[in-house]
Amino acid sequence: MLNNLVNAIVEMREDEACELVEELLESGTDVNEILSGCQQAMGIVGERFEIQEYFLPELIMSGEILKSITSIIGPRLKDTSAKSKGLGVVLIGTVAGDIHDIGKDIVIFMLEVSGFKVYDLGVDVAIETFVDKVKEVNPDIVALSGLLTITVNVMKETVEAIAAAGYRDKVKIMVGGGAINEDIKIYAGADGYTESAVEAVALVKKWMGVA
Ligand code: B12
Repeated sequence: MLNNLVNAIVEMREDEACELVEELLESGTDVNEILSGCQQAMGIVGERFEIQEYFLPELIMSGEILKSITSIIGPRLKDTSAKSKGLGVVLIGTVAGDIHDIGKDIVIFMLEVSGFKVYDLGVDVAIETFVDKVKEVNPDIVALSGLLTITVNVMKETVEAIAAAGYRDKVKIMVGGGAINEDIKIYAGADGYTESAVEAVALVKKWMGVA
């Protein structure tokens, strides 16, 4: 059924994709498996976009489908999340110049479900906005999301601005999103990188000593 979901997303069959997600949830499939199927499907959409088999409308449509899917999954996860709260504070946003937010939003709901307080700055977040919010909410962790290659330098500058404001040793900084890897983490001067939302939660828990 998971393969059918991947195909339904890739072929832009939104209703079918949403029905399959409902069925997978009903049959007890792990949410993480469903999300990793979604990520796989979006990877295929991206590849088709690169070889010009798909164009901007398909990118937009696939984004809409993923939003619909996460709106089905999110509330169900949140229903079961009441037990743990206040494990730490995470400040997150998609860095300046980038408006991709599907992956970021998945990271957010996975963190919230796991008991973390999350401040979401949204997309295309200016460097100074990150710095101002760090000063305001004093987070344990700053999480920077980016899917465009050009965001790599913005991430580095954001980390540098947080350091220049005197907060570098007060927060852990994690980076992630399609354009990011371990080398970029080092280049940007961040403390951590993960490939998925599930791993992001595991890393945050490790940093907060609640693993
Ligand atoms: C949907 C989509 C869009 C939608 C976004 C809708 C939305 N609300 O987000 C729209 C249509 C708006 C869009 C626009 C563009 N896009 Co686009 N888009 C995609 C696509 C197909 C899927 C992205 C996605 O949602 N993936 C699924 C999620 C679940 O995965 P994810 O984001 O990677 O997130 C997971 C992990 O990375 C991780 N994670 C995410 N954030 C964080 C943060 C932290 C801290 C951590 C630890 C982990 C973490 O957890 C998530 C869940 O596991 C990708 C292809 C791809 N392979 O990803 C292209 C892609 C990212 N887009 C691309 C491009 C080129 C563009 C445009 C420039 C197109 C254009 N000509 O206008 C614009 C850019 C606009 C801008 N300024 O940002 C390129 C980027 C190439 C590059 N390397 O720079 C890609 C890779 C497509 C391609 N192969 O060419 N896009």
